[in-house]
Amino acid sequence: MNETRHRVLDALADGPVSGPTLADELDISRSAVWKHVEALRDEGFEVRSDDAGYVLDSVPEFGASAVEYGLDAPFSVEYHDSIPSTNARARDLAAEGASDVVVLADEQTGGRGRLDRDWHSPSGGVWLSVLFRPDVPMAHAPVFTLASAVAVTRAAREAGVEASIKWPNDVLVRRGEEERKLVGILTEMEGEADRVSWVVVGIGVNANVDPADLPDEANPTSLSAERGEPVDRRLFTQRLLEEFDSLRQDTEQVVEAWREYATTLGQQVRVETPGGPIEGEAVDIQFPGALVIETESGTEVVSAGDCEHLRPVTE
Ligand code: BT5
Repeated sequence: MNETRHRVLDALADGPVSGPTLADELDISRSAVWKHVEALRDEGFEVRSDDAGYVLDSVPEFGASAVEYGLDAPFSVEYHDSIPSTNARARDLAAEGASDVVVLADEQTGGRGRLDRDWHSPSGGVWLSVLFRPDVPMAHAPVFTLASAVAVTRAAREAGVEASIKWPNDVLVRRGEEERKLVGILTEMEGEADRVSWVVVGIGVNANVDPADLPDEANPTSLSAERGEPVDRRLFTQRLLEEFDSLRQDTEQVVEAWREYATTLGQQVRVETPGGPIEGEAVDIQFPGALVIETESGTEVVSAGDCEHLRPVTE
């Protein structure tokens, strides 16, 4: 959303305000005011005109301006009703030199997981990618995956869903022994060893989605299924982005926050690594994101791999 449209929206929110007053305040023509108001109406903002002037009656449920409106983080939002993959789009924007952009979609038709797996993204989800350019070495980039897991966990908990984090990149809801996948995260990046050029953090949240429409084998769940009613996707997305923005600027606090929400620590795990499987008890996480595992033959520090929580052996 451009700067003037932001200011029109802010003025309407404090309204009623007349067209001529707005034109004076923003130093634009009356017809420019009218065009901005029409554009906001096209995006779903309900703007009433009465004797006292324009009044903002309601904000749309989702969309670029809806998420930017009242957002306390310096991201601009590009919204798509449907797109193949927000990560692919964010990578294109990275190649064009953009930064601090969030690509957001209601539906993805070619969503991707890790290792080229499919990510099902029906309408009603929060499918988004954050493109930014942190000033850190490449080796530190995994901390942003942890940061996004913490951010989405906090936003989910505020929405009343007891989410927790499974190393390295899943956010899930536990019910007894059962774990249901709520969120997937896919981080991509480019740069030289000593400096990251860009990072794209792709976050897929099953928000207002029926788990029956998602692949069974993943044991999926959604915010709406856990809550028993739909979540306000606009507020949820804003909280997620605000948390992520504060964590990315203070990566020291990320590992500590991650420990607080982790379900992996203290569990028996099996991690598939390029060098073969590693089994043992997950005892800690280390900056920027490695898992520390006590195995029968000693301590292993694993930086990447698919992780399975093993059921404790009962005698
Ligand atoms: C992930 O991969 O969990 C990362 C998913 C990242 C998706 C976001 S959405 C926005 C952005 N744009 C993209 O194109 N991607 C990112 P992985 O750990 O590999 O898990 C993939 C597996 O999860 C699949 O093989 C399925 O079994 C399962 N799965 C697929 N869709 C799911 C869903 N909506 N909910 C739960 N599980 C799902």
